[in-house]
Amino acid sequence: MAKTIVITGATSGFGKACAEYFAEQGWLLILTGRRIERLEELKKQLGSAVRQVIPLDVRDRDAVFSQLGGLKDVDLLLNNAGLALGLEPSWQVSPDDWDTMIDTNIKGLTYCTRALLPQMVERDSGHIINIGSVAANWPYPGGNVYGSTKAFVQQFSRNLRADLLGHNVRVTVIEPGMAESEFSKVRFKGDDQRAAKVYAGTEALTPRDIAEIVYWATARPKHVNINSLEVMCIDQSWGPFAVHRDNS
Ligand code: NDP
Ligand code: 8X3
Repeated sequence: MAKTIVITGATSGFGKACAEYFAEQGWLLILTGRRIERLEELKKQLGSAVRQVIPLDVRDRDAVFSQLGGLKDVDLLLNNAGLALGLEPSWQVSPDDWDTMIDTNIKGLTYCTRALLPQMVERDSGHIINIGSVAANWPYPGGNVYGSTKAFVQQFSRNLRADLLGHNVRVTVIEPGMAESEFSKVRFKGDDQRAAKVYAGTEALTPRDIAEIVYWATARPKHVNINSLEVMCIDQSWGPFAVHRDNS
């Protein structure tokens, strides 16, 4: 029997690439996101692989529980919906942007997990894959709340595993570095030129790269749990410690 994946944020980037890749592998898809027209386009594109499209804002707790809570036979929840807003230092950033990142990347992810986990525990089978970020592990200027939300995702993933010991439900966090999607366009609020500069002259990760990794993690034998996997493109690495030298 074909397996079913629920993807949050299927309308773009990693989520869309996962929809396409999992369809190629014979999975059934339940696709969610706020942009209904894009969900409908995907439904047309992927045909019978699409079990359902569900217009959904993951920040809306009641909607998440009513729309996802009743789903049955979900083998994999891909908690992918998320965003970064801005790169300003923490004393200049908009508190509204912080709220949006916390509400989406943290609270939305917990709602989706809580809504779908009971049917996995009941069936004693399932997998939750959370999309974290290298920003969870490595601080950078302007990463303030975004990186912290992804640190939450990492620790939440580990704590889920602790809760789930004794159940055949796997939990994985995948932590990508720079990948070209709509991520930077969203971060810079529609400034395409600034977004393009992030990837200029590099061969960044692609959404397809991430889709292949997500699939690989879930295609391991069911006794193998990939706890976490950090991935960067070859053109990205770490910098030296920053030292301020004009402090006299
Ligand atoms: P995109 O901007 O291309 O895609 C983001 C997706 O999230 C969209 O489908 C969007 O759908 C959805 N989304 C955003 N807010 C909400 C919401 N409130 N409710 C439901 N869906 C929402 O970016 P990526 O594909 O790159 O990002 C996917 C994930 O990967 C994010 O969690 C991001 O933090 C993470 N990530 C990205 C990296 C990168 O460099 N690109 C690196 C590391 C991690 P819609 O607007 O239709 O609701
Ligand atoms: C996205 C990667 O480096 O912009 O999570 O934070 S980064």
